[in-house]
Amino acid sequence: MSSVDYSVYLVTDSTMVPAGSTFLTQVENAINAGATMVQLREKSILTLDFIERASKVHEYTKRKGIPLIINDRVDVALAIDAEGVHVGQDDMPAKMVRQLIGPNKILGVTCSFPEEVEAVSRDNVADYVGLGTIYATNTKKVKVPEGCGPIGIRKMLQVLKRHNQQHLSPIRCVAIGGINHSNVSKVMFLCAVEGLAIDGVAIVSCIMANPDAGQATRDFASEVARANPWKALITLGLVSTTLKDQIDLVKHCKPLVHHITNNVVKNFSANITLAIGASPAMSELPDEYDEFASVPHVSLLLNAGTPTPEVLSVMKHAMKMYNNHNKHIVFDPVAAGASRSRLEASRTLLNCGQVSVIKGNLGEILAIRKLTSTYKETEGTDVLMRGVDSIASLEESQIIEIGREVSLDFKCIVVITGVKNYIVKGDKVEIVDGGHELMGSVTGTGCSLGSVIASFLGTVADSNYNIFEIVVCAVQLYNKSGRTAGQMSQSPGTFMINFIDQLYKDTH
Ligand code: 3NM
Repeated sequence: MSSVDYSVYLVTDSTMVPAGSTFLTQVENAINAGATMVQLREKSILTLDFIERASKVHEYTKRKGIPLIINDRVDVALAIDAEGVHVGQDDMPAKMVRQLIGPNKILGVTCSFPEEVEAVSRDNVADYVGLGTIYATNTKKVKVPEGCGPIGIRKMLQVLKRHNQQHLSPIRCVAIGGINHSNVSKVMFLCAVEGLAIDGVAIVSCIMANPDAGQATRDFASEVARANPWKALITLGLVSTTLKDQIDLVKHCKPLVHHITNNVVKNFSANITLAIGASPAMSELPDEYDEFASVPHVSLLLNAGTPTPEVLSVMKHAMKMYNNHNKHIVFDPVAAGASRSRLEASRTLLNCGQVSVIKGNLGEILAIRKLTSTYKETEGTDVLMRGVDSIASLEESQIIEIGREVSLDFKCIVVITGVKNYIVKGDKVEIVDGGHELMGSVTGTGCSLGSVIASFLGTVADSNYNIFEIVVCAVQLYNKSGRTAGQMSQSPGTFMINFIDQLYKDTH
């Protein structure tokens, strides 16, 4: 069964066929336009009608040489000699289905949690798993209405990866739930761990409810096949950079740095951004984000410092816009470990889009690490997070490994700030000396490093540049100016002024 193409997996629903079309027309058009497999899913239909419908759809799929899978009804699958059966967690157990359908048919199982993937892996009778719900959907009543996002899918992929490493025939996988033309490229890109990615996506409404199911399928298939532009954006380009280059570029491009940041640091962050020659905007007006994101030199800084439900939804919208325009996003998960709700806010944001940089202190990055697919509850990170002293006792190699894990899962650069700053992308690490102790006495001196990183990234107009080096330069500038300002200052107030002045002097 390894030759089965799971990439565009149409799951049918006869309740959403648009006026002017019929169920069979929708399905036939989708099959002819490039659906790579079909699951017939009928929840309230007479058996005879189900069999008639299945036989008809089977004619279409056989003509195209793609498999037809029957949802839940083993009897219908056997009656029409369909290529396979798909069952959910509340349906007939997979082992029983396998006994009934024999070894050669395709068997799929829906899984919503890693434990369910564990069970499928132990049973070892399924050919593929449907992983979901990834995003909210109106098509089915599901266990986790808001969806588990790519973060949840990656946790399940880790379980599957262990199975696939130990068995000759891998269990394949698709993501399902709320997937459509606008998010599928992101889903394909983000639902991957080292060594395993989803094989495709299962979709219902974006094809079945579309007045032109054929065109919708063609467009969808090309989105699935399209390389995600984010990959190019975060790939480290060959053009090397220096701090002097970056300072000149900021002066030349005057990038717009769109901050959605916390109430405490807005003024300070805007002043830091201005001091280095970039242009701050502190907008929480979603309607203008599409326009902002289309400016050639622009970046987005998301700072979760004083989160409210309203601001989170504004941030989600901003992420979509800046992702659509392939512009860099810097994410600062302020106090992500302070409460469960804060961590959930970070989960929501990181599930919704792609960020270029996650910047935080060690406590914050340790919290974000809980969202990675490789994190295990038993590792004792909670103990590490309890106090600054215990965090301080982490070895440098452990800090770097934590950065590496977060960076790999979120496909981004991780900046861990502190007495030393660690900039990590996969196996790449750079260590930059910290600033001055007076920085700890002025609010915003952590947050506005994000402004400087975002200012530098705002200059990047193409993917030739090595954005890792650009981020390193930003961290170097910030801390160097901080040290100089600190040496000239006796107290926090004067330090604050001296720091802004020093950043100005070091960049003009
Ligand atoms: N199963 P749409 S979600 C059939 O999570 C199905 O198990 C799901 O529909 C699961 O593509 C779902 O219209 C419906 O969002 C997906």
